[in-house]
Amino acid sequence: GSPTDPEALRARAQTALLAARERTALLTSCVEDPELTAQHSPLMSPLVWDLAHIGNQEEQWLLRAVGGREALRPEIDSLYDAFEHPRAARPSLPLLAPDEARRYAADVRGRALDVLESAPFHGSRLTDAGFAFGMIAQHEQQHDETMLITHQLRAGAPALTAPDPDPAPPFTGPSEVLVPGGPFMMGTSAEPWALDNERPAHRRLVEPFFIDTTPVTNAAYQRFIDAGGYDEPRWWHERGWETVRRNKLTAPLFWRREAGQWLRRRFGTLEPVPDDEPVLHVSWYEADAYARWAGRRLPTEAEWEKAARHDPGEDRSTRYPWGDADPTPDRANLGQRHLRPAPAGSYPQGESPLGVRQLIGDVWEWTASDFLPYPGFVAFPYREYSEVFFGGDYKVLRGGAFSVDAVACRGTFRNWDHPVRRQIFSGFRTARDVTAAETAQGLV
Ligand code: AVJ
Ligand code: FE
Repeated sequence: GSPTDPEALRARAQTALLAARERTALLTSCVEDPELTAQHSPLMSPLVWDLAHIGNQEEQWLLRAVGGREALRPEIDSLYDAFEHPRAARPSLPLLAPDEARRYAADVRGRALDVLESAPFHGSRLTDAGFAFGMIAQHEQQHDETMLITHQLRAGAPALTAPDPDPAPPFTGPSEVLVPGGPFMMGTSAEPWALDNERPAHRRLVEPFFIDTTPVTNAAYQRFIDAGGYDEPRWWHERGWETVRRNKLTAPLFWRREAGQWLRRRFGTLEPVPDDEPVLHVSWYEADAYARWAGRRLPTEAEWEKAARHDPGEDRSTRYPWGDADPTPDRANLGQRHLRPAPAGSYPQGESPLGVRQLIGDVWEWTASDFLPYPGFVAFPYREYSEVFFGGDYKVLRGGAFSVDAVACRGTFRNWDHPVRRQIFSGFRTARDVTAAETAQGLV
């Protein structure tokens, strides 16, 4: 059936919930229980908080809101309310112990699958089962990504393994691509599981611009470091320069220099920084400084989405760069299948009609844009998902990373974080305006 056919959507929801739980189980069983209750970084919750929070959100939305069921454990709601307790304070809360949290999440899941079987499953209204089950599968996968960040920050022996992406021949295509100017449809009103901030679809005018064909690589970023990028205030946003000075930053997070070589710690293993991989664990300030040093800039969110979704041949916006079909392993590096980005230039099958690569998967890409609502935005199903963040100190990231599942990644998907953050799986690509000379020569 079509992606909005009720029975097809019901089946998709079940598959997505099961896949999310498999990942959650792995991330919370590959270390001993004491590591689940420990705080590995003040930026993160203890893993056992994420586990019970996943169950609690599922209980609130699928059992109570959709299923009309009584609360199973109303007394724990406030413990797992992300707005009541900052992450740094969560380890000292009277949280469910690992075994209790597992039982609670499993109990909720059993009941949610009963609701899934019997609920009327029409996808039209955003508070209906047709949306809520997709939202909860995405929510769990988002926390699986959060837990992967905690694993990356954790000290000690490796707990997770995954095969590496296939090696790729050095990318020899053009370094940048011209995206013609003109209007395109940004956002979506059709995608059944698109979250509130991705809606509604609306026309957006974008001037012609050039965008990097691939994300910026470690080798390119090292040239910025070698050129003294971290010593030169002129490349940095004022608050970015402040954090460079205060924290004595000299490189992306998890990098260290030993015997003249850059090494990085990745999920408990120290390894040489690979030249051809997209740079990872940079803040918005670092991405912005690199772009300025390179004589370029970050793309706006609208530019990024036009590069990722606009099909100039058909003059319409597609779901993904390659068209409307769901992601597959030959198109994008998603879903923690690998625990690192693939080399820049990988996934030719995933390229956009204009030839831009790796827009989906590998690394989240910082954009120049603040997180703001689209015209016609309506908050659902709760204001705290997006609305309370609009206008705050947040920059938008696009495209997803190896760390996030396809269910929580689309051409329209919007992520956001504070511009100083770099524990997230963040990289970037750069863009530039068309020059007057190029316009005069009729190149665009
Ligand atoms: C969209 C990744 C910014 O983790 O804060 C999880 C996702 N919202 N639970 C976050 C989310 C509620 C959100 N981000
Ligand atoms: Fe959450």
